[in-house]
Amino acid sequence: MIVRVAERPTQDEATISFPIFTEEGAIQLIRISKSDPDLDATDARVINYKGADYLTTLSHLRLVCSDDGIHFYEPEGYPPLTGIGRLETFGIEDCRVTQIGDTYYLTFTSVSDNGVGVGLRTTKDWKHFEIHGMILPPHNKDCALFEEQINGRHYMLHRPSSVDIGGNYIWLCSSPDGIHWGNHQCLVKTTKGSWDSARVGGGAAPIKTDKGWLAIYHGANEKHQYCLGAFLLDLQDPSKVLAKTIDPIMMPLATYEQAGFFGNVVFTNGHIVQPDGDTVTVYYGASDEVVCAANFSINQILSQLSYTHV
Ligand code: MAN
Repeated sequence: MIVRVAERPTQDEATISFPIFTEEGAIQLIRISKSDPDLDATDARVINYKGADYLTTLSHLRLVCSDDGIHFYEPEGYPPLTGIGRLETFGIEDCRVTQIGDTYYLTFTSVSDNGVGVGLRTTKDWKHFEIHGMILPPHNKDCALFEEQINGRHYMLHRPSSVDIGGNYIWLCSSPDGIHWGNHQCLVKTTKGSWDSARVGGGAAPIKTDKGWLAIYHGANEKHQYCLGAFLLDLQDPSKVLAKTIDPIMMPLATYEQAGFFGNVVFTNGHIVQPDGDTVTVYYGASDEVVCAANFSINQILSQLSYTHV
């Protein structure tokens, strides 16, 4: 499993401090007095200082291993993945991993003062990585590649954000070669007055079932409560949304899901389908603080989908 590790120095009463990378890869510490009138620190995750946005933590990615999917350890000799260059000075986050053949495709959020976009690195051995740069420019995140081609084309989910008309919606695009992406289509939008009224974004690669591609996604409301839902895409033409959950399949209920660095959040980037073909272990971040796992039945999720509310 690849986890996002978000770091900052131990905080004191009077100041906010956080690291960023310079373009050359050195760590620079920024310290701002909490009483500074130019500081807006209403969100635990992101602040505005003198008109510029910063993240309050610097994230990198780490490989952890497990024999049973529950007890994880950090293997030796595998380098952590950190932000590189001018498009990743505020770090890299929220990686989805897709295996195609013997290659792992890592799509993740690249953050800098230039904006938030989607980066791609590939590896065969988790020790050597090919850096493909930013494949979707700002503002975009929550990108997951499908694990197989459909009629000769690669597909991926992504989540651009439109500032004026539109919103934070889940999109699909396709590619003949896995490098050049186009034919963007909007799949799933936010629903007014619902648990996913403010933003939606895809989780890990959709799961192939005999009913269609099952995607597990996150949605948040105006109060920043993040829950999980699901939708189903046509097997032959994944731009067709066949069905969608109305109510969430998971919401923050446990204490560690309701309180933490940024409380009331369950948010997933990864899962594994167990050998029985029905159980899916969903790995998720709770309150932007801990990583958890929960088992779902694929058939149970499918039975909760509405074919009329799409
Ligand atoms: C949002 C949250 C943060 C994340 C930034 C940049 O504010 O998802 O956790 O660091 O976006 O991606």
